[in-house]
Amino acid sequence: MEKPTKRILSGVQPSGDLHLGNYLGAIKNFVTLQKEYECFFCVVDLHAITVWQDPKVLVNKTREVTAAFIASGIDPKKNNIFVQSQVPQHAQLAWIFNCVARMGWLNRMTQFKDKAGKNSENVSVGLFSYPTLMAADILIYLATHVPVGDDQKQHLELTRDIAQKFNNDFNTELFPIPEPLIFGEATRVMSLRDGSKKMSKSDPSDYSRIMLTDKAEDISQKIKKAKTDAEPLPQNKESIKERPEVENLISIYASLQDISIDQVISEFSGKEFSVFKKNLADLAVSKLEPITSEMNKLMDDRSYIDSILNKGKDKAISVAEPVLTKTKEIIGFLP
Ligand code: AQP
Repeated sequence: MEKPTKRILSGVQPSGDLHLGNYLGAIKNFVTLQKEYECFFCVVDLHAITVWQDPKVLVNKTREVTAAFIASGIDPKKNNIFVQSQVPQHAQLAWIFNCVARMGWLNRMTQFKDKAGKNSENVSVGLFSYPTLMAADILIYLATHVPVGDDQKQHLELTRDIAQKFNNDFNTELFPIPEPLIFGEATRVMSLRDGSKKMSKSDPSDYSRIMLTDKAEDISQKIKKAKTDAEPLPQNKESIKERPEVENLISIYASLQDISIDQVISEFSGKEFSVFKKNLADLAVSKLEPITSEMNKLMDDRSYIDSILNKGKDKAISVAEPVLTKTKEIIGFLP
């Protein structure tokens, strides 16, 4: 079997409205990486159902994430865009990895602890075993690199542990040990209401996040209301460490404008937040509005989106099936 050297897999859940964190932490980087890598971009609906999803909303959000990929600049002719549940090999390999991963490894996952909170007896088993499915998503394509936001770093380390253990247990070199690609000035975009919490689809407050479906006036309003403090903008990078909300807004500006945090500080240091927020709102609107309007156009053409996903599914299966067959042979399953 041919072993790729520069193959990417990454996924986005259709579990709500995509936000600026998904865009700056993941999708914007996908657009850059498509020039250099063979890419598999997946709408991970099996992950989405680890918490309750309304079926009618889920099917719509699955197409909407696809539209967001394309509207952000991912070329559907060059890259493979597909839906996770349409490629059954993911779930089959995930079961095998459930038998490779150790309970102790999964017990250490902070995302599960955050999401389950005090309700851990009542959340789904899928939420707990989510990282083994993520490992399968990546390794079924023998992907070598995985672009993600900083919040997924721990899950990716677990993927590496699973690949390593499988290879050791069965004395094989089938699975690569994939490298994370976490880059840009906004690898962890925080809530606009609380700088200690990441921006997230499931935050109950709409004012905590900017969504790719937001209108220009909503974006401006949310930035205007974003939490800051009474001081003006800082003089240097060191002094923002104690001011998480300020650091967050500066990082967002830097990432949207493709400049460094130092450059943003030198442009705005000493200025009032009202001035900075006005500039940030204008910048966010100018970058996001074209994406939103393209997404809306694409969402009106369902058959185009479905044709992209069908093509992506066929290609994904053609790569995933031989890897699954080889895995089964290594384990000792009958063909
Ligand atoms: N706040 C963030 N900052 C930077 N990157 C982020 N990502 C998510 N939130 C941020 C990155 O976006 C990609 C897709 O994420 P996902 O949709 O698969 O799941 P998630 O990380 O669980 O996203 P949410 O929005 O926070 O959903 P909920 O509220 O359901 O938990 C990933 O690469 C992720 O790192």
